[in-house]
Amino acid sequence: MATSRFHDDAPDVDGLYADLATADLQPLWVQEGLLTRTPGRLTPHIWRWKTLRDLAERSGDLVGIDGGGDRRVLSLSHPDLGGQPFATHTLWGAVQFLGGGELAPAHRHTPAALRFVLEGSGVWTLVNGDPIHMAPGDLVLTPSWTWHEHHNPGREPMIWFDGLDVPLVRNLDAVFFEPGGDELSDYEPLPSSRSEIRYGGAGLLPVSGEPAVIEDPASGRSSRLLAYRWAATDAALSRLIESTGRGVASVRYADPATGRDIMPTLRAELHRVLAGHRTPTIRTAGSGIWVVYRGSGATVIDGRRFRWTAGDMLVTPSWAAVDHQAEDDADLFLVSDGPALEALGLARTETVEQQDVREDDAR
Ligand code: 1HN
Repeated sequence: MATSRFHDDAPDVDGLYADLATADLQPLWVQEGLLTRTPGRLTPHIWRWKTLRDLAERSGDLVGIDGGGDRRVLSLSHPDLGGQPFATHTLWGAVQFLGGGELAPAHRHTPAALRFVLEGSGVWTLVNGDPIHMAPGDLVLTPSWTWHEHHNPGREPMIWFDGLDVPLVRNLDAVFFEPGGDELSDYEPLPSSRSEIRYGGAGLLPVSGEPAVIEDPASGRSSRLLAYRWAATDAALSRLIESTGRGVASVRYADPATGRDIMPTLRAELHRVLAGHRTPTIRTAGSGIWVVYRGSGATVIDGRRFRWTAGDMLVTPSWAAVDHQAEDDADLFLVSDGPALEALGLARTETVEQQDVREDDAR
């Protein structure tokens, strides 16, 4: 006997739907777009350095850092995300402006943060009391639940990129926050942070009995090396390019003890593309924020070309086909949610055919 799969023209069906709604129940059979063939909830988006920098500077002139969160931070708010201050469904991206003589006081929270420095000099970040000097091109970590505060004792303002897992942690409803006390921290500007003294030895680790620099619930999950200096990143990329003779190279910032990603939720990479070269086209499950540190060129995302110069920031959505072309030698910093997807068994990646450019982003 033939069975019909759907028959909701029964006389009582309207009553059923009304009663389901009253009972806070929803049938799966009316859901659309729940199980998509592939991810696709976000479009690519770009923010221009000129705009970011101008508005960060104006905020520096007009707004103190003692507002909500005690930081002068402008978040990348993706227009697809309904006015939320988030760059993607999992990632927070922002520019932070700290003027000369300013101090962003101590606090800690479960979302993990990283800073990639874009402009300025002379800022010290204290991570669980360890003073870390910040300079352009440096990557500095504040793992989950570590105390952190930023000091700018000099005259020059500093602007850096903040990458956090705030949207992910919020969706897991696992946000905890604790403000620090009112007393100002004293610190000695040492030539190297304690973290770098212990763990920055390029493959050499303390033998035993060295107390951890980071004592927090995430200890052992996040890298104990808290600063990755631009000179080391630059040298690693140059060596790779020299030895392979290729025009592209990329490195992943790793925990020196385990080789794992810097945080349980965040991956950071630096991609170098020399003038005239184009990267392979790759799709990855999970989203990313790219920060152009140096150079100029374009990124093609699902057939749309976005041209960029230094300081521009762009979002690549989950499973979008992505490749980069450089006009001038270019360095691109990437933060992604890769480790979170890996931990959950959701990671996928594939290399695809080089894409045609269907559309040029007009701006
Ligand atoms: C935060 O604590 C900082 O400490 C920057 O510099 C950005 C965005 C959301 C929540 C906390 C910082 C942040 C943040």
